Amino acid sequence: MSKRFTLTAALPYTNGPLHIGHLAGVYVPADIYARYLRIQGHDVAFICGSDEHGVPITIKAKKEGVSPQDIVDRYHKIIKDSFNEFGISFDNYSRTSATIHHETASAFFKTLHQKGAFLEETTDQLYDAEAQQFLADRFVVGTCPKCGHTESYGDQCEACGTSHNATDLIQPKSAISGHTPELKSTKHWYLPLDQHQEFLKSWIGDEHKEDWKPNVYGQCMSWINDGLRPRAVTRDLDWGIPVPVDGGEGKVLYVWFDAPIGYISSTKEWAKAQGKDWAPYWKDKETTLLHFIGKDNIVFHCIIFPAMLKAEGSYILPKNVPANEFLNLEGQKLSTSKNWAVWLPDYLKDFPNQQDVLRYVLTATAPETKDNDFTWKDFQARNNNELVAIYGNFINRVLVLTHKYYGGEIPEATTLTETDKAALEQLQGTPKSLALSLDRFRFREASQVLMNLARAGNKYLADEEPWKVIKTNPERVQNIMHTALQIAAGLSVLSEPFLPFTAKKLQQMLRLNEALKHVQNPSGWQAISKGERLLPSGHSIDKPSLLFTKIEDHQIQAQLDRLEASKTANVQQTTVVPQKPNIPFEDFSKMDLRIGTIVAAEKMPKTKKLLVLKVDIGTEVRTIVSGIAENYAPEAVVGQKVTVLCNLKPRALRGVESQGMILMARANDGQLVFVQPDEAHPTPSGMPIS
Ligand code: B3M
Ligand code: ZN
Repeated sequence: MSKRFTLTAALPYTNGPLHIGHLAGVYVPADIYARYLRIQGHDVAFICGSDEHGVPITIKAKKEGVSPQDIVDRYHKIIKDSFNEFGISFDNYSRTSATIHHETASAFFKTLHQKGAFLEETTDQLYDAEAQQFLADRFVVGTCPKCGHTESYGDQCEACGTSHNATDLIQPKSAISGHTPELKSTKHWYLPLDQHQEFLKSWIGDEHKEDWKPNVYGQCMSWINDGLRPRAVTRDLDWGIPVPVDGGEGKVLYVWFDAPIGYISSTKEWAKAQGKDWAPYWKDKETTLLHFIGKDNIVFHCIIFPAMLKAEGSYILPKNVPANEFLNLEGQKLSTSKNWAVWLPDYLKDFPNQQDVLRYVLTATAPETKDNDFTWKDFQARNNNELVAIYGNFINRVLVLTHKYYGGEIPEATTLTETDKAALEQLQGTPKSLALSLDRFRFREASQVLMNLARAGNKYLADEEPWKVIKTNPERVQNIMHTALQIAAGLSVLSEPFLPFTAKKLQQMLRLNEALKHVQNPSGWQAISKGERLLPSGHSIDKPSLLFTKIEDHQIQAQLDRLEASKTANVQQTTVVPQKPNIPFEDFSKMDLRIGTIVAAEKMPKTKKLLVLKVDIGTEVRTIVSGIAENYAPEAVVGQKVTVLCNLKPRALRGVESQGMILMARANDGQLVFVQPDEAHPTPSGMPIS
């Protein structure tokens, strides 16, 4: 029976492109689920959009000297394109700067306000006097009161996941100026979560103990048992949705108040375009509402948003919130600021048309029950050993042989052996096995059920050896090929949620649409589970082309090299040492710094690092021993202009007296480089630096 589903996927912040962690944690599983439901004929609204408010966006805009609108316009497009390119099949992708969202969120706030669902309180909040700004959320960093992490944000600690108020932080510091904030009084609207505590406790604790994932259930219960407190849902900021009630001037809705309402506005936008009514998708008790998110969003989707929906009164609550853990990359936490990530636009440049490979690998290694690691070697192995060697190889052999023996026509099955029947039974049982995994949000397991069908097909062919049997028993080969072709067609249908591009290509090669006109059941998926054959005898298929290609070592090495370069750049960044204490000018003027020219260089025997340089400092040629041999060959430095500290007390290095020091800096790529005068303005040796 067809049922109605509203699926939401976390609205990504529009302050950067998407990376593999986003895909693995939220969007690929959500998309698999949406496609899986649609294939079975359910009524699905798969909803998402850009989250365009919030402090990180304003911080980024400030840093770049542009407006927040510029930032969100830029990334909304980039993110939306990535979703399209990776086949994430949203029914609607909206944005929270859209008018329909501003209207919906404002109306929602007003309704709660009228119902008396908020507390209004004037309290002391953190204020940066220099920036003349109240500090909340990511504008303030301090020690987490719960776990002691020293870089917790004002609204949430990334180390322990706790969500708190900015004033809870120990030793808070402004992220704008670095100063310790002062307290200043201001009025805000609070959602009294404490008043919803009992309801949440029974709704989650009793109703969802069994069906929610243990990680989600456990986190929720621990917050509830710790005791919930009122949370401010407004902010003193100028970027966001204006607070639509008296006294709200100059204030906006907290981003986490408006963003989940974005799911509703995006549904409205979609329904309007389709000429449908949006309300049943959010208000009909028969609708199943599911939120796909990452684990850092659990509190907002399981506690705060449900409390808002409940307080409003006319909405349904989520049936499940299948949150994932985090994906790491080569053993380290993904990090935007450290550029430790695989960005989707970069991936597509390096692996064009290989979206399904990434989708498959991220599903097969999804961080479902614990954090998991993505490695490029594993990516290569799963592509080469599974997609190419099993799935691709099976399909290619079946299709090539069908053309070779039967000119591309499906042969008739005359007498099927027990082996043939067993192979067809495995195919028939696969939709049920997939459903068993997918209905419990076990996408990893489901991806292996699918691969096992390809594996079985590949083994069947290898065992039956039609290429040998053809010489002695052509009738037997007809039966083998007929069976193998049904498995190939089954794969083309059952792969669709996981590998949509491959499935489509394979379905076209098999001319499946044509073939499905002959099946009795409403869809290929159902026909398979009823044991119907998808490809009738006599049906013609197209010429095959390869579904997957091998990924070479050098491609993987290039990715590892790029990550290594980020690492080096990060080491440099993090070794930026704090400024030393001030010195009087006299101390500086004690140093005799001059421009010099290297006139000769040779390696110090038996050392790796040292070069013995002859440096012309205008008045004389000095011998200087410098630790740059790993960065420069002797012949490369001769003729270079350098900065020399001439009056450093001479000292002997490996028996050679060094009469000064050359100034060096470390570049982003880790190279030591000379501090040199501007080439455009030649400077003579001996010129003092002051
Ligand atoms: N933008 C947080 C995130 O990207 C947030 C999700 C909103 S869902 C309503 O992690
Ligand atoms: Zn913490």
